[in-house]
Formats: sequence, structure tokens, C-alpha cells
Amino acid sequence: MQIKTINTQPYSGQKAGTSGLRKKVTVFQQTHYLENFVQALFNVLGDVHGKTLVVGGDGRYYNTVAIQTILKMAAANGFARVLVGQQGILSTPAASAVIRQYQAFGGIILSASHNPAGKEGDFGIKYNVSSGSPAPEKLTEAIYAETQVIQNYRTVDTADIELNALGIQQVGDLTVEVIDPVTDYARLMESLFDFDRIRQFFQSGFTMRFDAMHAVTGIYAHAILEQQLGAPAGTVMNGVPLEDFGGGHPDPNLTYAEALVKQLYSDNAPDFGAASDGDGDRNMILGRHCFVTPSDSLAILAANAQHVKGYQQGLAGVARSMPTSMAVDRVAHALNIPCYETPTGWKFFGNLLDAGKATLCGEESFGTGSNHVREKDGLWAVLFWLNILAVRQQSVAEILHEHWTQYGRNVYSRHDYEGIDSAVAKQLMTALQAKFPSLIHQTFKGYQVAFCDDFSYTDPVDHSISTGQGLRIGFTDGSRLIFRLSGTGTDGATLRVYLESYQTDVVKQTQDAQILLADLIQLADQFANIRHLTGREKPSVIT
Ligand code: G16
Repeated sequence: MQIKTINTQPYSGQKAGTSGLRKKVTVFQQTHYLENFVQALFNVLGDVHGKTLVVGGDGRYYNTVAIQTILKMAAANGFARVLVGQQGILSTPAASAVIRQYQAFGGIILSASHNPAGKEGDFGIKYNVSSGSPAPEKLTEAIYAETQVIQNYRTVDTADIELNALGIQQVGDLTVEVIDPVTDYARLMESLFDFDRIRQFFQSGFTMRFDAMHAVTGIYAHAILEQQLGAPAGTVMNGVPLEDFGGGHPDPNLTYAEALVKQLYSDNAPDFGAASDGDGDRNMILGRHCFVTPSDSLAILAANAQHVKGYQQGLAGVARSMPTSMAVDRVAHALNIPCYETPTGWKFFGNLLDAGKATLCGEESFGTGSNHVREKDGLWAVLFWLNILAVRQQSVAEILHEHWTQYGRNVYSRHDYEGIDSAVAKQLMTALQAKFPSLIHQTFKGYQVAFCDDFSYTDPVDHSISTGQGLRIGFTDGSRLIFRLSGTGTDGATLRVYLESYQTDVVKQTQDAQILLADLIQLADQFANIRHLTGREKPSVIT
């Protein structure tokens, strides 16, 4: 088969954000845009002869077009084998699991996660290394540098590869194996959780709704929840993956998973509700008339890990991203295990997991996971909760409230201002940081400022340093205000304001977070001048 070398010119801005390169589909459709990025990646990887690559995506518009391009380029660049999900499908955690199981050299995941899909929507590409972890910053920076000097790319002249039928095909010297996207992942889940017990739990009348939001987890949830665990048909809603995710925004939060939330707060609500995102790595947990914040969910999983077979030998440690509430820190303290605080982005957990320093990790952005893969894992979190519920035979609300009684409640909320002008967003952050010296040690509404900084992180394993990871204002009672610009959006900028206080009064604990945080919400506006600078009266999303 003839290898063709095609001349090209660099595109500016092929820089990975919090999780890979995410752009509008129309940007990816530009001549050689995807090819440039993929060749830059292959150039940085060096000699890939004899190596195995995993390829798959969340099924959004442009997924299979991109996969055909990548397979042909993989053949031309010398890979020996590519494992690709049937119809080009692999959820992000499943891709991580497959990379690990088959000891692949790495994997390419096509996804823009929770960002909307379709012709006018977003597309994305990211590379995961042999541990199954998203590429570290050193690698993403090297890829970016390569995109800026790229002169040509290599591909082969061949017909499209058949992605619908399972099995092996040859593309020149490259072996392409189309694999079932669910099988390996489902087996891994069965090794971690007590499927028999969960099956009995469903048989005893326990009810749940899982909202796949017309995205990739539909396939996994139908197979695992309904077929393997015997949940009644209809448990999975919006379970047919669509190229445009049904026109929705597959972000499992209280705003975008509104239909599910309504069901859980209705008179005949099921016992348990959960949702996942576009590529299956996020999760939202709901009980009857109750919402569990991702930060609380992480703390509860850590506190109950002894009930779950895959984790009952104990946790080596836990890790959370900096803006995630400190609820899990309290559990770690009680368990006498370390708790690590990392910048936002799952890639920062990779070294801790590889080094055996952390077993469970989580982020406020609806991400929870463990050392079973190197990505956050939506369905895994749902199964973890199901296992705990089946063992404890209590409702979600009972478990949550007992947790708060024991550890206190880290009252938490995130306010997002989406699609604001990028220049305004930068100005807001610069002005806020400039104010820090005037805030330190001052008292506002009874909150005394203990520290203000721009979070930076030194990785305890490879000692790499990441700076500029979010502005923090910490108060003497442990409350925090954090300001960060999103690294995943494609429209203007998104300002995220994270609010946290600590409440030990068991009566107050059950009040609405927005009420408990009212003073901090006002202080955030006072310090950062949000309404004035953005012209927004209120956030676009509150979680
Ligand atoms: C990605 C990363 C997450 C991170 C999130 C934050 O999530 O994988 O680790 O917490 O971005 O996004 P932002 O920078 O917008 O706050 P995902 O699900 O989009 O891959």
C-alpha cells in the first residue's frame, strides 16, 4: 500500500485545553486541520513501529470521519495494530480501560465531552498514554509546538475501513481490530462491584432512572444496568446515542439534566437517579428529592469504600482538584490516609494513581474515578453508589445526612457565567488578583481573609510545576472563594466561581446551599465586580 506524504501548513491555536483540543466542528473540517494535529502527535510519539493504538469516540458528529483519517494515518506512520470501537464508539473511561487491558502504546479519543454536538457543535481530540491517562502537560505542549512547524503529514490511499462489523482487517501492514465497545469495560466493572447483590436489589423493587442524555453511555447503561443487572426496561432514559445528542447539552448537572431532576423531585420519584455526559466520564447522583454534590459524592464513596469488593482492602489515599470541596479531606483525616489537592484536569491525578498514592479521585465538575482506569468514570460512580445502597439498605438522603452529621457539611456551590467576552474575563481576573493585598486579613460580613493566591501545584511524583491554576481567597474558618476561567469552552470565556463554607449545625445543614452561602455569594461579586464587568445579573448555571 502506497504511503503518501501531503504538504501542509501550520494552523495557529492547536493547543490543548483542560482536556485535549476542542473546537467547533467547522474548525476541524478545515483542510488538513485534523491531519496536522494527528501528525504532530505521531511525530512527538517518535518510533511507533510494532505498537498498538486504541481509537474511539463518543459518537458525535464527525466521529467516524475523523476515525477514518486517523486509521489511514496510523497505517502510514507505522503502527502495527489499532483497536477501534465498533462504529467508532468508545466512552472515555472505556478507552482508558482498553488501553490498559491490551497494554497499548496509547489511545486517541474523539470527544468534546459535555459540549454540544452536531454540525454546528463542537468536536475534540485527545491523546492518552499507555497507563490510560490523559497526556501530561509536557506532552500536550510538545504536540502544540509541533503543530506550529508542521510541513507535511503521512497517509495511505485506501478505501474507508469497515467499522460496523467486529473482527480483524488489514490496511497495508496495519492490523485494524474492531472491538465491542462494552465487553472489556463491563468485565472490569463486574470485577469491582457485587453484581449479584445489585441484581437482587433491583429484584426487591429498588427503582432508578439513568439519563444517558442521548450520548455514549446509552450503550453501556443498557448493557450493564438493564441487561446484566436486571433493572427494568425504561430505567435508562435518552439511551439511544445520537450524533447531535438530541440537540441537548449532555452535561449532567441540575440545569442540563432537567428532565431527570424533575422526575427525582416528583411525587412518584424513583429511589435513585443518575446521569452521565457526552463521553461517559462524568456523573450526577440524585436520590428521591435530593441532590448529592460531586464533592459530597466523592467523600461518601471514600467513607463507604469498605462496603465495596474492589476497594475493601482500603484506600491508599484520595485526591481532589483544588476547587472541589474539602469534604473528602475530612474523610481522609478520619481514615488516616493522605489527601492530595491538584489543579483542575484529570491528567493531574495520573501520577498519583500510577504511584499508588491515591485510590479514589474526584472533581467538583461531576467527575469521580479510581485507580481502575486513568480517567474519571461516570457509570463506575453510579455502580459504586448502587453497591453502597444495596449493602446499606438506606436511601440516598439518609446516607447523605448521616454523612453530614458525622463529618459536618462542606456547603458548596459553583456559579458559572458562560459565554462572556474573553477580554472582559481576563480583565476581571487581573483586577481581582491586583486587589489581593488589600483583602488579606480584612474581615467582610464576618469572614476574615486568611490567604489569597493564584494556585500552583508541584507534582509530588515528577516534581513538575503548574502555575496559574485559579485565584483563591481563603477565610480563617476554612471557607473559600475560588475564581477560575474554564479551559474547555469554545464560545468566549466561562467564569467559574466556586463557593464553600463549613456547617456543623445539623439543623442548618439541611438548608439550601444558596441560602447558606448567600454572604459568600455577595462577597464574590463585591471582590470580583462580576455583575458590573460582565453585565450579567446572575450566573447561567448554578450547581
Ligand atoms: C475536563 C477535564 C476535567 C475537568 C474539567 C473542567 O472535563 O477532563 O478533569 O475538571 O474539564 O473543565 P473546565 O476547565 O471547563 O472547568 P471533561 O468532562 O470536559 O473532559
